[in-house]
Amino acid sequence: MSFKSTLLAGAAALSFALPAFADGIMVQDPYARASAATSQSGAAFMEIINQTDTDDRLIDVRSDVAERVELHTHQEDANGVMRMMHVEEGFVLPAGETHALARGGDHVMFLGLTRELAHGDELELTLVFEQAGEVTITVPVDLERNPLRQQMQGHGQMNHGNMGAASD
Ligand SMILES: [Cu+2]
Repeated sequence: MSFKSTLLAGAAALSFALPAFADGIMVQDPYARASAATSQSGAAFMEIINQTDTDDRLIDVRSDVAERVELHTHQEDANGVMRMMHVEEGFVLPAGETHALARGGDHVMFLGLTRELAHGDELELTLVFEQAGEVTITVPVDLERNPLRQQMQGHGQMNHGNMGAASD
């Protein structure tokens, strides 16, 4: 971990996020946000690339930034209303594929924030994979990210996240 920390210390907080590796799993472009400074909840988004030959699964997430950290997704209910729900079985990560955690879709949910998520802050997030084990990443808080940009880029490119676009 000290290797990663040293590299992160040399990078401007939001200019780019270094990919994190765990036995062939790569996490790219993570960021976290809350909808307002007073929010009791927040979320984190990223791209998870399974570079191994084996299917894997993200089964748990941990952070001290919230009382509960859960894997969530959005699903349309019977009335056509999008609702968030806890995905207890986690997210399948097929071999060789990229799984995006993105606004309006799968995400890491922070329930009961233990501190305010201020723009430019960083938080530690531990991802628990069924095969690859645990990896702890540093996630910048980015309150200015335009949700559409992540969907439009689509190819796992590094996102510089500093264009000052309006949030949703
Ligand atoms: Cu959620």
